[in-house]
Amino acid sequence: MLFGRTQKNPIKIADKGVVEWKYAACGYCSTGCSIEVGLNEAGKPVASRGVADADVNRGKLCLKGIFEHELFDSAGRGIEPLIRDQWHQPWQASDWETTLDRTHDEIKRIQEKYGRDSFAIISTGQMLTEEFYTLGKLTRGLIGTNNYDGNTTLCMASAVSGYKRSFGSDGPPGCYEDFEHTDCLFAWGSNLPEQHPIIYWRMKEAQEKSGFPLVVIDPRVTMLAQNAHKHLAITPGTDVVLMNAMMHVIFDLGLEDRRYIEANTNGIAALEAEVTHYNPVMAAKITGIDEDTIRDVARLYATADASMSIWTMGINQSTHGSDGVVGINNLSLITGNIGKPGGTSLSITGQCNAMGTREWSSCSGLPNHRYLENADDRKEVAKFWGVDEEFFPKKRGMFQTDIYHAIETGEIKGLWLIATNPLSSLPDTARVRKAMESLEFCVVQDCYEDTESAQYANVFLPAGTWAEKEGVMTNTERRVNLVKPVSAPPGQAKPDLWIFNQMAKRFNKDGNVSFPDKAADIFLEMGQLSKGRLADITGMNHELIEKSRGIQWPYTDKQVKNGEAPPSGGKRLYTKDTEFRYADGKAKLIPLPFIDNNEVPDEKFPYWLNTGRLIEHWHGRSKTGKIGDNNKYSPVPFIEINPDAAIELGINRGDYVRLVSRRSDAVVIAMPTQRVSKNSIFLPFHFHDCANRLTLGLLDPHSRQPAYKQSAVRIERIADQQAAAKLSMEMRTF
Ligand SMILES: Nc1nc2c(c(=O)[nH]1)N[C@H]1C(S)=C(S)[C@@H](COP(=O)(O)OP(=O)(O)OC[C@H]3O[C@@H](n4cnc5c(=O)[nH]c(N)nc54)[C@H](O)[C@@H]3O)O[C@H]1N2
Ligand SMILES: Nc1nc2c(c(=O)[nH]1)N[C@H]1C(S)=C(S)[C@@H](COP(=O)(O)OP(=O)(O)OC[C@H]3O[C@@H](n4cnc5c(=O)[nH]c(N)nc54)[C@H](O)[C@@H]3O)O[C@H]1N2
Ligand code: SF4
Ligand SMILES: [Mo]
Repeated sequence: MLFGRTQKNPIKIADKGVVEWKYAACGYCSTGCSIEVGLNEAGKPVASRGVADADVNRGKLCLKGIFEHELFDSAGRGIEPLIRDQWHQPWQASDWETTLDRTHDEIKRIQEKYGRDSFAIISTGQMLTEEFYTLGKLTRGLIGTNNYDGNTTLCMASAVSGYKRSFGSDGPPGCYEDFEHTDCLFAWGSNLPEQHPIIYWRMKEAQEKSGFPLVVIDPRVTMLAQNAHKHLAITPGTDVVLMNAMMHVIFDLGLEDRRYIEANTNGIAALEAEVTHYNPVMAAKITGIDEDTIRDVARLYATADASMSIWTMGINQSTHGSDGVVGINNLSLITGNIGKPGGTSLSITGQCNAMGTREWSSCSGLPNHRYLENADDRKEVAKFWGVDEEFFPKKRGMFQTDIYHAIETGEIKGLWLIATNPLSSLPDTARVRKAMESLEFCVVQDCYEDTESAQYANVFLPAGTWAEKEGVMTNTERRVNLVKPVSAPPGQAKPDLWIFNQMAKRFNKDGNVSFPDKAADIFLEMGQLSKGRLADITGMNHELIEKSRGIQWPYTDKQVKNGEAPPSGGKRLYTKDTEFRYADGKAKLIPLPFIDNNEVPDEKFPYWLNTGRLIEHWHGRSKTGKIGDNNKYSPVPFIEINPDAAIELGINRGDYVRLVSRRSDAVVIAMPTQRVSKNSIFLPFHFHDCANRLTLGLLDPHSRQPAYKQSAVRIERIADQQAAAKLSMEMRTF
């Protein structure tokens, strides 16, 4: 194919020899793009392209999706089960029977010796929903530990907790189409162009048509902030104060929607009383945003016909994470901006299937937003699965972050890690390392065998990933989409579903509980459990989902009978026809007193350390670190540092510097840029043994999510640059 200059040096697009395209939903972020993977004549995946008639991405893909087919034969994949007695011994190649038996026997041994809850299971937001559901059934119904959680505690826990507190249930009420109807958009701590590039593109297309104002609240000049009408470079960790001050102004000017408040909410008096303490003058001192700007944005938000808020980790990863979400919901509720086109409070999710785990994994309770605390829920699920209802605990167990603290104190002795890598992703690596060393038994189930956490395992179970498996995932806007197998897992690696089913056989000796093999059948079983619930999926099946390129829940069998086509699946929650999920159908307005409990810069550690992401990389780079086209953009750890700060410290562009926090240190390259203020630095957390050596990660009291974005560090110039380069190279395993 020829483009542009046909006469001279024409640009040629290499013909990859694709003979067949296979359908999948992208396995990286929660945007939920539909992808087709191209196979050549030998059946090898050689290309990826966006699906044109998929409503989410309309033919587009970002930098990660476009190279996703390169995952299948990337370096470091686990290809055989591995075993060893002690974590510090060399691995021995093994087989599935031996490793699964050993895992079963160790779980039993530890539970018999120390109690059922002394063995913990930590899962992820990156498997398929049928896998989550099966793991939940195995854990809650057969293994019976209550210390079962997911890495979503590091990610979406504050959003979940905030939605539950405000609306009585988890479940984001909005959708991407809301960008097309909104008259005003607030983005709180969300860097959409890099972390959700295709949602950004949808937002931008809508904005170019209607011209709605965009307000970005972020301490850093992100790519999204560059595009904003107003950028509020807030003092880290103080968003709740800004929210309270905005409500103060709204009530002061009488801009609230009294009719909506009376009809749909409880708690207005206490909220009004609390926000009287947050006038814009005092809020300006705490947030660093001047009082007139606070008044302006409050008026802008409250007077627009439809106002929308989105947020991501700048809000969730804070000691006020859950309160920040409730604050955003409060703003929506007092102005009647919920459940209407363009008026919503939409949490932008993180991992590809963080929503699926929230709905179906039973991590924090039982399937489809059921609670262990609720006797009817326990009874219903026990009967459906064929297990004794008394086997279920009566309240939820520990969150992931608390599980690690319980490993430190010796309360937890064994651990099964599934598709998560805490040694790279939990705060304060030195503490995590010590905890991992103290375990009596650890099993790691991952598609890569070279992860940091696998160093501490006694058993390694090699898993398939993404389109080596079949099943569904739910995206940010509650859209359930299908992944179909494009390639087989490498070597002896197996889909996670197969691994759970094999493990279930070992715990399910009398065969009382059924564990179907096929994802499509499991999906139908889940459908039965969803009937009449908020996340009702009774109208869906795998075939229809693929045909529709994803369907938003709820989509019920009643809608199918009425002849409503899938796009009429649940665009929005809490519309005029649906009530909030508290018993009286009303939402709660909750006062949010602010207590400043962060680690803040001081004389010894004078810089804010802000950690986050880059477009080309995914978390600990177990995937993108191996894909040359992604890795080449940023192969080494670096910080963004303000040029004035660099001059004061005698640091040049490209110099190695040493960052020191109260926990530990890390060596990185300095990249001066005006994106960050003079007293703060930004450090992407993708690199091996780096950002989380430094972070403190204080926990939110409601969600137990760590404050990854607020720690204090000092920056040291390194005299011997060659030695620093060598050290930095040595610290890079890949
Ligand atoms: N390329 C890529 N995309 C991803 C991921 C990835 O690893 N790589 N991961 C996915 C996952 S799991 C997640 S959770 C999302 C995360 O998506 P985002 O949350 O958008 O990404 P982050 O870079 O973690 O943080 C967002 C912003 O929060 C800001 N921030 C820091 N402190 C504060 C504060 O106190 N207040 C406010 N208002 N803002 C603050 C930071 O400056 C940063 O710009 O991305 C998803 N998409
Ligand atoms: N400093 C700092 N730390 C952070 C954050 C931050 O902003 N700053 N963000 C936090 C957030 S939001 C998140 S979500 C976490 C992410 O933290 P982690 O969950 O630890 O991150 P990943 O590197 O994505 O780990 C996923 C693991 O699962 C494996 N995997 C992928 N697909 C599959 C599969 O299908 N099956 C199996 N069995 N394995 C698979 C991958 O190889 C990888 O090892 O990090 C958190 N940590
Ligand atoms: S925006 Fe997210 S879902 Fe879409 S291609 Fe990129 S990583 Fe995949
Ligand atoms: Mo996340």
